[in-house]
Amino acid sequence: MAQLTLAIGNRNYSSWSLRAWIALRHLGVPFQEVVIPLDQASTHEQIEAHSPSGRVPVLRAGALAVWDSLAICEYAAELTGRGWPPASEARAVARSIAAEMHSGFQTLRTLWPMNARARNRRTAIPAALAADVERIDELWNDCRHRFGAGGPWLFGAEYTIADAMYAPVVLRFNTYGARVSDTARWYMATVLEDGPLQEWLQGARAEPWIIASEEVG
Ligand SMILES: N[C@@H](CCC(=O)N[C@@H](CS)C(=O)NCC(=O)O)C(=O)O
Repeated sequence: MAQLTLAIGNRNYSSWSLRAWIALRHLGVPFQEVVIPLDQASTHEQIEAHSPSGRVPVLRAGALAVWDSLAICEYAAELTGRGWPPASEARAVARSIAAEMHSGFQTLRTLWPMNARARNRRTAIPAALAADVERIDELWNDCRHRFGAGGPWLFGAEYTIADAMYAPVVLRFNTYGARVSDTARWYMATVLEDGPLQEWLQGARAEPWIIASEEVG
C-alpha cells in the first residue's frame, strides 16, 4: 500500500484534524503527517497543495486524496476492519452519533471553539449552547448504558470512530467547564487520559501560533 500522509491544521485549534488523526492512531494505521498552520498568509496555498476541498484534514495515499474527517475515518476502518462496533445495532447507533456530530452542534462549535491547551475559560451559556451540551450528555449516557458495559469507551472495550468524533468535544467541555452528568464526567476522564490524546495535547502546548478569534472566554 502507498505511504499515507495526513495533512492537518494546528493541533490546538483544528478539531476536524484531531478527529481524523486520533482515529488513525487508535486503529493502528501508520502515516506521516504534515502540519499546516491555519490563519496565516500562506495557509490557503499550503492546504491547496494537498486538499481538493481547500480544507484539512486530508489523507493522501499516492494519487488518492481522501478529504473530510469522516471519510478519512471510514477509509481507515476499511483498511483495518476496525473502527465500528461489530454488532449491527451498536454500529448503527455509532454511525448515527458520529454523523450527528459531523453535521450538527453548530452553536457549540461556534461559541466554544476548540482550544486544546486552554483551561478555566468561562463564557455566557445561551439556551442553544446549553441544549447542545445537554444533547451530547444524553448521547454519551445512552451509549455508555446501552453498549458500554465491556470497557470505558462509548461502545465498550474498543475505541470507535464515534469516540474520535467526540474527542474535540471533550476538550471543549474541559476548557469551558461544561456542567455534565457523572457518566459524562467519567467518560471525559477516560478520553483525557488516553495516550494518543495526551500526545496531541503535548503537541498543542508546544505550538507557537495563536489565533485571536479562537481565544474565547
Ligand atoms: N467537514 C470538514 C471540515 C473541515 C474544516 O472545516 N477544516 C478547517 C480546519 S478545522 C479548515 O480547513 N479551514 C481552512 C482554513 O482555515 O483556511 C471535515 O470534516 O473534515
